[in-house]
This record gives sequence, structure tokens and C-alpha cells, in this order.
Amino acid sequence: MYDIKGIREDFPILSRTVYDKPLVYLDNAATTQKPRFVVNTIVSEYYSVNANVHRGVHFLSQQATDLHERSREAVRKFINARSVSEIVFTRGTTESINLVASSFVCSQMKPGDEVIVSVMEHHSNIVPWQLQAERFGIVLKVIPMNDRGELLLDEYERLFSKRTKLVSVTHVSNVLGTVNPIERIIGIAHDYGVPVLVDGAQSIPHMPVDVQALDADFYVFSGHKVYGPTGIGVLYGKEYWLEKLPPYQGGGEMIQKVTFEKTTFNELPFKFEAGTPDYIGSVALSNALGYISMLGMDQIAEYEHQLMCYATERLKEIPGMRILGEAEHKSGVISFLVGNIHPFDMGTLLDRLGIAVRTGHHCAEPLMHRLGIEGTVRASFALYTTKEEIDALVEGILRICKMFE
Ligand code: C6P
Repeated sequence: MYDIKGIREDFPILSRTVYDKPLVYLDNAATTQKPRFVVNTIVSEYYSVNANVHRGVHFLSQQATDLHERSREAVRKFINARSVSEIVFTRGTTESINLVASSFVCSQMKPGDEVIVSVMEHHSNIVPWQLQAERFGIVLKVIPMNDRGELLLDEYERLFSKRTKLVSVTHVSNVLGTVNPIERIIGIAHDYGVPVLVDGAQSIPHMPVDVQALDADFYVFSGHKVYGPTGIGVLYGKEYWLEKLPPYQGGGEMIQKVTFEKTTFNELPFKFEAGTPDYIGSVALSNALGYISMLGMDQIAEYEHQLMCYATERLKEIPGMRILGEAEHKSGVISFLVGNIHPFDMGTLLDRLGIAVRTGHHCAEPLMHRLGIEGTVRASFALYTTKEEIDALVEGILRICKMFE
């Protein structure tokens, strides 16, 4: 039984009003709301266990360290990594990708070597590679998609050459909602002996993820998109690769021994965690993962699938509705345009009705170019979204359409 009423009570913000109207929060791909359990974790840890980790001999520091490291184990378990050595805490998806881009390119690639990304990537999985391209002369190749928003796997395979050193693709598109066939994408890359980074920012909140079953070499995500706090995220990397890569930043914690002549580095995962880590955020994140595990990722996926089907059907009833992204497998988001109404106008007017959606290019400008548009309106769902909220969205759009008639 999926107790949606009980679940919504766990998220106090959902019962607030905006402009004297009940909040309808449909911007979950940007960030999710936090259950009371997660917020309470942050408060109680600051009140009762706050001390810097890995450094102190005193009781509090040891307790904080213990909680922080137990959180790493919780993340390991959640994505089924082999070892906690493979779980690096970062500030989020963006930092995780920058870390791999920086450390992988300088150590594993030569000028002219190639990285494959896809046309539907978020800027966070484009710009870090471009920065490295400028510094090291590497080349970016792009997997195209069809008009439904599905990657063309034959074209993908044709992109491989002797110079291909890494594939970096999103699991789920933050604009189209396409769930990419990530196992096949990884399988093809591995046939060419090429490792794969999976941007899991939009998959981790919506479906069970098993990095070993996927055979992903790197898998990255942000805490704030999975009911956890902002400012913390995860880089999963196979030990084999993390051992090969040089540190990303220097500072405390990531060292073994420092002299002015030479520094040696700490073991995994600490080699990649320079400075005081977000040891409060890690515990809150692990409790967020605990919360959704308790609900069951399969149950969440099933519930959200029903919502997606319902929302798609209902939105299609609207005259002039154009849904961007009609892949066979979709999750989490629906992007659309209605008639000639500018997405910004639609978003602003929906907001006045208490309905929060996102408008614009969604940090995926190359995808907008491919679609031949400037932006979309995007409704994105979470485990607490209801059919009534989707009805409110549809009614809101119809009202706005009338204003533009
Ligand atoms: N997308 C959205 O509204 P950060 O900002 O590091 O937590 O996540 C970046 C990121 C990377 N990849 C994908 C697929 C994403 O969707 C995002 C974040 C948000 O779509 C904010 S732009």
C-alpha cells in the first residue's frame, strides 16, 4: 500500500500556500522537498554531535566520524557498490563530473583523444569536458537522438575510434524524461574497452540503481534531488579507476604524508575528499536514502509511472499541446509547449495559481538547439506528487489558454 496521504504529511512544506493558494510543487527535477526526518537529522546533529571528523581523539569527533562513515556505508548499500572505498562524497553531480573530467583527462588522455557525450546532456556534463578540451586538446563527440528523444545507438557505435577514452551520458534526461538504455550504452562502450560515467542526477530519485548490475565505471548524483540536503553529492567510481586517477583538490584529509619536498596521498576514498567534508550533510543524505528505501524504490517507481501515464494522458487533452520527448521509457519529467504561448508566460501565470514548474532551457541549451526551440515548460514529479496536483496543472493551463485566446 502506497500511503500518499501519510507520505505527504512527512513533508511539511507541501501543506503551505503561495498567493493564498495551495502549493502545487512540480519542480522536483530542480530539487526535491525534504521529509521532516531529514531536516530533524540536521538539527539534532548540530545540537548534539557536531565536531570535525577524522581528526579528533575526543568523544564527539569520534561519534561524528562514526556517523559520517556509517553514512558512506548507507550510500554504498543503496547503489550496491562493492566497497565504501568507491564512494566519494562531493558537493553534488556537477562537482562529481568535474572531478572525473579533471582527474581522468589529465592522467588518461592525450591531445586528440575523445570523450563521447550525448545531445541531451545537462551543461554539467558538457562544460567540464570543454574546459578540459581547452587545456588538453581532447575532442568531444556527440550521440544524436531521434525526434522522440531516444538516443541513436547505431550512430553511437559509429562514434567509437581508437582515440575514444571515455563515454559520459545521462541516465535520465532532465528535459525529455527519456530513460536511456544505460546497460546497452555501457555494454557497447565496454566492448571497445572504454569506461562509462553515468550522470544519475535524474535517475537516482526515481528507480532502483545497482551500479554493479549496470557495470558503470562512474555513477554520480546530488543529494538535494533525492530528498537529501543541498551541498552534498556522490561520486561512485570503480576502485580500479579511482586508484588510477590523481587527486582533484589538495588540502587536509586527502594526504598521507606531507613534506615540502613531496606529498603522498591518503587511501580511497579520502584521496578525493580534500578539506572538512559535509559530515552533517552525509548523515542527512543517508537518512534521505533510508526514507525512500523504507518506502521501496520499486514502489516509488511504480507509483510515479502511473503518475507519468496519467499526466501525459491529461496534458494531451489540451488543444495545442506539444509534448517534447515521447520516448518509450520516460521518468520524472514532462516538458511541453502550448500553442504560441511563451514558456516564460506560461510558467509565470501558473505560478500565480500556486503551481511551481520550471521554464527555459533547463541547462541543456544544445538540446534546445536540436529541438529547434528556445525553451519548454517542465513539470517534474516526485514520490509525493498526486493526481489532484496534475489535475490542477491541467486546469491551470486551460485557464491560461483562455486568456491567450
Ligand atoms: N538539473 C534541473 O532543474 P547539481 O546542480 O550539481 O545538483 O546537478 C546538475 C545536474 C546534472 N545532470 C542532470 C541530468 C541534471 O538534471 C542536473 C541538475 C536541475 O534540471 C537544475 S539545472
